[in-house]
Amino acid sequence: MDRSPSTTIPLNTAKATTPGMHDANVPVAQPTSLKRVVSGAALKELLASGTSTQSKTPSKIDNVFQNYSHSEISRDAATIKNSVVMHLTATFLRTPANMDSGDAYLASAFSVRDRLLQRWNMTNEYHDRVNAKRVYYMSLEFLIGRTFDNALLALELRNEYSKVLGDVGFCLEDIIDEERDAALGNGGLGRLAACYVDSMACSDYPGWGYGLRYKYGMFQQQIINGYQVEAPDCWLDSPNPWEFPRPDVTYPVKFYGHLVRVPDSKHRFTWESNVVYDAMAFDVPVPGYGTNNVGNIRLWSCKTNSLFDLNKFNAGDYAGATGGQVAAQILTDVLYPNDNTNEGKELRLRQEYLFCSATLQDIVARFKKTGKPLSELPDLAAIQLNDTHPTLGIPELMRILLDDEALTWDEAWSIVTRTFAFTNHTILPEAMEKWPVPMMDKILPRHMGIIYDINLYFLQSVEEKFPGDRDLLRRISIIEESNPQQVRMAFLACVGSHKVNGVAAIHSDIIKQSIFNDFVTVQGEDKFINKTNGVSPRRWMNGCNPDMSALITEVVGDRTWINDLTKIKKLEDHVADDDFRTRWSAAKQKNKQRLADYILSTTGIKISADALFDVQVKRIHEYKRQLMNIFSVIYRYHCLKQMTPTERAKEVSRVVIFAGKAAAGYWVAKQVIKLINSVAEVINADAEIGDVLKVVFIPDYSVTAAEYLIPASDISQHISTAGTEASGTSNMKFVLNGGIILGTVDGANIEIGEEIGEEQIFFFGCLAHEVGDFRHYLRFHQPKPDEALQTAFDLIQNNTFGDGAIFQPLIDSVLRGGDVYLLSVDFPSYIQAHKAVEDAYRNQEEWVTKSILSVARMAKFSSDRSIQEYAEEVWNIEPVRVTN
Ligand code: NBG
Repeated sequence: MDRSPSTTIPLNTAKATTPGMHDANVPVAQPTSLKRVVSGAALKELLASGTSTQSKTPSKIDNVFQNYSHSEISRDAATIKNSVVMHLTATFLRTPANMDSGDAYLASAFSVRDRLLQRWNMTNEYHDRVNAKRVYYMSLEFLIGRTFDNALLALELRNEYSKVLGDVGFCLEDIIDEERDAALGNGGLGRLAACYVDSMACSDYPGWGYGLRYKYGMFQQQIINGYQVEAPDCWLDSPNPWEFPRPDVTYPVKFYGHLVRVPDSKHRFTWESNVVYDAMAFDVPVPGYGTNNVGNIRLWSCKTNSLFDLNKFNAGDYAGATGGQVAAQILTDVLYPNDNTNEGKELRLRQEYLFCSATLQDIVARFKKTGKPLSELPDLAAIQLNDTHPTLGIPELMRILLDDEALTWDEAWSIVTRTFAFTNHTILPEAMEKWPVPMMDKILPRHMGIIYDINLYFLQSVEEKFPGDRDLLRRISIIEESNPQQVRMAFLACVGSHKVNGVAAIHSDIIKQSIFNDFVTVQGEDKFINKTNGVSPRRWMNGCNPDMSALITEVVGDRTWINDLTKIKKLEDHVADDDFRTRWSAAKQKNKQRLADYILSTTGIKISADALFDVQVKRIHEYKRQLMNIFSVIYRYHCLKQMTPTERAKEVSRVVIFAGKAAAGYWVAKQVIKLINSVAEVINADAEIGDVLKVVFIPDYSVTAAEYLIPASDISQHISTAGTEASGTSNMKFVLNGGIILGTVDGANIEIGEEIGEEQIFFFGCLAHEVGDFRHYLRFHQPKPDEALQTAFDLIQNNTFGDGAIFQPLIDSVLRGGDVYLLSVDFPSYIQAHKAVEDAYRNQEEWVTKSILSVARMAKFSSDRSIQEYAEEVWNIEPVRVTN
């Protein structure tokens, strides 16, 4: 595919005002010991004392500096080759005789990042100069995946690097494969955050992500004897070209201690503690496609050097000497591997606070550089809370404004509520974050006090509107009156935000009727809105599906569709064009072959690319019902075994592909993985079945694996019990890549169906409003599996797939556990839907039509659309074209 640049993006030629990596922040002096308190006042003193590295700004900036900063590095092959060789030799100490593809990757990545850096500096400098309002997307997860290829595509330099690397004997694809995924997230929530910062960059919004730099990302999943085994993801073992350590951007974060009221003040306290950790920034560039705008994800890491206790070391207490370092480092060591569950661990609370405190200090510091009064903070900053994990940002901003800045409660609260907005991503009760009051009081005494006050004033306002409704007060209180009392983080987020949104239409309706029902009554309906999720067309089409992208570019006439997905509508004009259809199918077929090769290399299983590829890849969770899928595979196997060879030969060959991780402590989900692998082993070894049915579990699902899987599916399954999947985003990616959905009437499946037309999607199962009644019935009545489901149970219990006893708990979750996720209810219609899929697939002509029409109608699901809606309705920010 031709990826030569269609346009060259001119860089500006204006004078630089600040040299080097530009950042708008006021840096903080480095700590000298753990035992110290840095109050807001002390901080101010430190700043005033001129410890800032920016105070070393040279008085003269010569031409070389200006030229380097403001004219784009030449794109010709010789310059690229020079810079790669320079990094190979000077940055990595390699010679041509002493290098491998890993070195070639690092050198190429550093050479690409040099270019990115120019734009990045320019972006930050420009945004500061024009006092642009910025949006800050606070998320404890960013599931970024790889950056190198994405950066090459954004800079439109893929062909150039491919050629230069080819000249020195490397293949770009192999080099791309050397990069490790940045897996700082569990699943959809973290990937959404990554798509959103990408969209902000591409749509010229001044947007930053804020998160944590986990030393160990999402665990690596190995499959041993069919079971999931977790291994640490040491993704930072080799140099990471995509992060910039910023030791000059470091903030102290306090824990524990006690409070002293400032004399004569009602709401102002001094928080005294000698447990203070330092959060240091690492910046990750987010290149925008087709623009100079480069976004930033600022990730915090706990700094430990200063916590080394030399006195203890000298006294021979080596463990004691490093004890402080260990305690600090652990805060940013690991990503909690939860997905739609709440861990409720003390370490997690401290992790959340470290994140929120560093982020809010940073945002306030940046704002204060403008010299404007803090009452104007909401005019220059919008903060989005990605689920409840960053909710402590609300009391933290209150603390800064009350204690450090001496604002009154009303002034501070007005600023907070105009700045924050909150996105809810789930209604699963087990995922609702709550923190025991005693724990919060011990670790964050100041914040507990602030939360009590927020709650008091809020409940007073409720009482005023609905006098005497004690039950309402009990229901709506931020503090749950349980034993011990709990802080309900979703309620705190809601009270402190001016807008609350769900992530798909059905989900936004459900939250208004359930968890925020009382808030709608008290605070009015306008506060509660919907923002349907979206996905980045850069990564989820242009990056992962080059052949289909080339076809789209041809139809649209240029590449503008990459930043304006409404243009893919034009595909509809070609749905009857034979030549186009043939090339469309060929693109899909090539993607299927690529996946078949990937599966062979990762699992050793050989599959035919001519079979129907039926894919379910996502976190393993009971509500997502991988169990129902594998039960249906067992039933299919049974049916095939009953057939004569001639009958079997007439069946549609199918490869059923699973991938996904189960939370380490989620036993049932892990048993589901074991069942899938046990079934796969038996079926794949059955010579009688051959290619008619194959089952594959791809280990260690990741963003990169998804980039192989998604373009290759014929059918993908999104089969959550209605009302449980808030949105889903992989459903959007699959359809955008020409796959068809087999799904329930849930989450974004519904809106996808509305956009592409119901003929293009296979729906089945009960509806969200019926679920309550079914669950109620099943609490008191034994579920009645239909014949098909019963057959699957029988086969398992007859030890067809190894010792059936180990899977009995899974069967019992349906038969004896109240069948919470309604497998027995939906199974008959699920099997019927599978039949319908097969019939449709036999008619390849119609199938291709469905595929083309679906893609053509997917514009709504670009994350650019979501971000534009947030910008207009929630953040009140404008695009800023970075020019000079
Ligand atoms: C997940 C939902 C998905 C949704 C993503 C992104 C959490 C808590 N929620 O349905 O389960 O697509 O968020 O919004 O991870």
